Amino acid sequence: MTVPNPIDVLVVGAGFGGLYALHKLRGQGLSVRVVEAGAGVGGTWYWNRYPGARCDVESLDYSFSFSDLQQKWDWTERYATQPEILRYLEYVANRLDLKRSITFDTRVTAATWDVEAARWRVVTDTGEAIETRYLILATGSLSAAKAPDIEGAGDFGGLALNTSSWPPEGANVSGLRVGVIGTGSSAIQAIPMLAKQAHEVVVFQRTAAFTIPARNAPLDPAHVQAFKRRYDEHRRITRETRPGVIFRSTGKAAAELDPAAQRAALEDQWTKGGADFPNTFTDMILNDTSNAIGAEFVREKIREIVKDPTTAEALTPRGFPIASKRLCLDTDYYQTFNRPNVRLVDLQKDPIERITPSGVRLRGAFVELDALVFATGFDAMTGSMLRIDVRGKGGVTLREKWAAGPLTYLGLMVADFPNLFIVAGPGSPSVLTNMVASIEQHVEWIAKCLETLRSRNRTVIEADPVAERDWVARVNKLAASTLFMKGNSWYLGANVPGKPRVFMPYVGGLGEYRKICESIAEDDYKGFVFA
Ligand code: NA7
Repeated sequence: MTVPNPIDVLVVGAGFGGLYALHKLRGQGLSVRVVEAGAGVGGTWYWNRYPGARCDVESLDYSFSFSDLQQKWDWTERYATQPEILRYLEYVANRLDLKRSITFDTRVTAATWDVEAARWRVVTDTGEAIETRYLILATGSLSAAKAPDIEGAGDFGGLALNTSSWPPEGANVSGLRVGVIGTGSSAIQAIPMLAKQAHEVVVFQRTAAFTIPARNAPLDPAHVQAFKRRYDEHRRITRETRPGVIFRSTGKAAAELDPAAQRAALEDQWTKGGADFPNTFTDMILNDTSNAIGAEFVREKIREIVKDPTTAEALTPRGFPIASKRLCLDTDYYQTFNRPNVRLVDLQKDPIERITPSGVRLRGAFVELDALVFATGFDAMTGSMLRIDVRGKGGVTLREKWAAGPLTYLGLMVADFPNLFIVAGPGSPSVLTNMVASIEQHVEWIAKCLETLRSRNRTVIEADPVAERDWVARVNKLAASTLFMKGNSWYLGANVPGKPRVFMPYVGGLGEYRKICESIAEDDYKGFVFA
């Protein structure tokens, strides 16, 4: 393959965002290249191969809506497993002939804006220099693993594993004593699977999480065929919704329902399973009382399921609103603690002092282990971008610019960083929505923007600092009106020591956000400067 250098567009990352950007922009006649750190496509879904890894958005929604892909591909489960999503993205890449434009096993390490040439000068860890007119960071929201901030984390002498970089060939934990640090979504999915294989699983929990049964099940092929007949209509509706999916809700605030009706609605959500639980009442993430009703319902379920009262109590989340930290979906998580080979260590009572070559030393005990799984999360939303040395106008680095929290206009561009686009980054609805729906909206907006530049004979676009300031203020103001501010979540950067506490996603929802982006484009790209 001959690749021109300079190129029109360099995309960083070959997950959902990067693949669609490549397809869409190549279709517009631009020379596009993708650089990807993994050895294959998939992004988040390439790396997160831990047992039990599964999407928490239903497969029929968590998939591309463009082209005829949705008619050709057959999902087999309500919530797709990581291997199935990876097979799907492989299929997409092959069908759209994308791989010829992707350089794998290569990490972008630096990108510097050259004002004279009006181009980005990009450097990779293989020593390659690429000049590109436009740079698109499709680096993912949950792709930069957080370094485990525990003393001796690197000292463990047994089988050390991280959920976010699980060995592709798998890890055999049969007969092993396995420790798991963390009880976020990754751990909650992995623990029931590990418990079936391991001799013993010891779960080290710092904060109990709220989790709802996924009620995953095989998809009935007849249902899928019927769904496909009205797929376009379904997509049209979901694009206008807040979360980018059609959700179950009573459509009422909790106070509009009597206690029996509230209970029946929550019971219905629990029985049907899935991520709609916080939508049961329209005000569950806005009103403390409404939220407390939902939270107490889950606490009761934990007490019902978990047989040992001390373990049940330790597993009961308290001190933050339900869904203020990302709600988890599980398959038999609480039930797993009834197994004789699983036990919970409550780090609130007995904190970790350090990790040693043979296990975990707590303040009051030592836990000997053969394998240790770190499920300690990500430097979410900004980490993957800040690991690249991005330098804009006047040499200002993105790290400096975002020292007090990420600043973007619409989550799409950053003032002083011309021709740099972000896919589903901070300031956009992204992680609060069906990511694929958000990604499609972003890529399509960027594609139209580049088309407009070309039609106007312009080559440079930049966010205006005032528009950026106003957008950030709007994002913050909206978030401040919700209960999201009350949880120490990765949405707020609260999980990474030293990270500024700023609520990063736009809470207004995908439908509203789409309208805003479209009206700005129609209003002659108000808040953007063309050069
Ligand atoms: P999360 O949700 O950030 O969970 C990380 C977990 O690791 C969480 O329980 C943390 O406890 C725990 N943790 C982190 N650092 C430590 C230390 N030092 N000691 C003990 N425990 C620790 O990451 P996931 O990978 O599970 O999920 C990320 C997203 O992926 C998820 O939200 C879905 O969107 C998919 P803490 O709560 O900080 O006390």
